[in-house]
Amino acid sequence: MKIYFAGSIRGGREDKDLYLEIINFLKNYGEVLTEHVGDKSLSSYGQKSMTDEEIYTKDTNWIHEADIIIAEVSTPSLGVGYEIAFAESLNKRIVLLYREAEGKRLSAMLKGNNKFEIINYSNFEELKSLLDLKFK
Ligand code: 6IA
Repeated sequence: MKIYFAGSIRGGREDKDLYLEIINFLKNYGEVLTEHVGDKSLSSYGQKSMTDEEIYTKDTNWIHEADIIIAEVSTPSLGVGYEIAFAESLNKRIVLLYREAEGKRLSAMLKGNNKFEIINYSNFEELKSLLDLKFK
């Protein structure tokens, strides 16, 4: 299974450590195409050696190639939202991971789309068991 993992970059890197843990855990189920999303040295400026056009082309090609898109959507990100809609237009399976927090709600544009499989969780331990239930 080829997994496209999406997580915020320029939207904010507050959850980057969590992304890395999720990516490492997802390797139990298949090949993760997008390991850079968990790169701790990658700041919200979000650019190392690639131009934005190169990033866009590479990522949209990977979404074409992926069997499943798994997006961590707790930190709102325009790029992640775009990737989800792009993947939906290609009829990909889409799983969204949302960490519940007081005073925050997931966008209705995601929550209201019944094609998306949404996993609500409160910590990484819980997320691991919910992912196991889904994929094992
Ligand atoms: O709007 P955002 O930057 O938060 O969008 C985040 C999403 O866009 C992620 O799920 C990524 O798949 C994609 N994305 C954004 N910036 C990059 C990027 N920057 N590289 C690859 N995908 C990106 C440079 C990374 C560097 C290691 C070469």
